[in-house]
Amino acid sequence: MLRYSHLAIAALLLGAASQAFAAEESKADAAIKYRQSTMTLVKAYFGPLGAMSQDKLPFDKAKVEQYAGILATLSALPIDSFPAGSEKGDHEKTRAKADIWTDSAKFKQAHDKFAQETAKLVQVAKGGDLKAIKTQIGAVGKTCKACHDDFKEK
Ligand code: ASC
Repeated sequence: MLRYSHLAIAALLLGAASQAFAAEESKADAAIKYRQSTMTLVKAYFGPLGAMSQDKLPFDKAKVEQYAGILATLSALPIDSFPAGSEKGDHEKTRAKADIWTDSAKFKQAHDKFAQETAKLVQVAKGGDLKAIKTQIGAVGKTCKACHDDFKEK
C-alpha cells in the first residue's frame, strides 16, 4: 500500500491550490479578452463585406444579409466590453485609449453609430440594390475607423 507522509500530502495540496490560483483570471484581463474576441468576430464578418464592396470578393447577397445580421447582433452584445477597471490588464495587452473612460459619452456615441449603420445595412441588404449596399458597407466601415481613430492606440 502506498503511504504518503504529511509533507507529501501538504505538497500535493499546495500544488492544487496554486493551480486553482493560477486559473483565477483578473476581471480586467477577462474583460480585455472578451472585448478583443468580439472585435475578432466583427472583423471576421466585416472583412468579407468590405472586400465585396470593393470588388475584391464576388458579391453574394445572401452572405451580405447574413453577415450584416451577425454584425447587428455583435453590436448589441449585452455584456459591457469596457468596464471600469479594465483600462489596463494584469497580463493582457490592450490598445484601448483612456478616453474610452474619460469621455464615455463620446465613446458611446461612436459605438451607437456603428450599431445604427449596421442596422441600416441589414435593411439595405434586404433591398438588394447593389450600389446602395456597397455604399452602406462603406458607411459601416467609416464607423469602425472613426472609433479606432479616436479610441484605439495605433
Ligand atoms: C476592418 C477592420 C477595421 C475596419 C476599418 C474600416 O476590416 O479590421 O478596423 O475594417 O478598416 O475602415
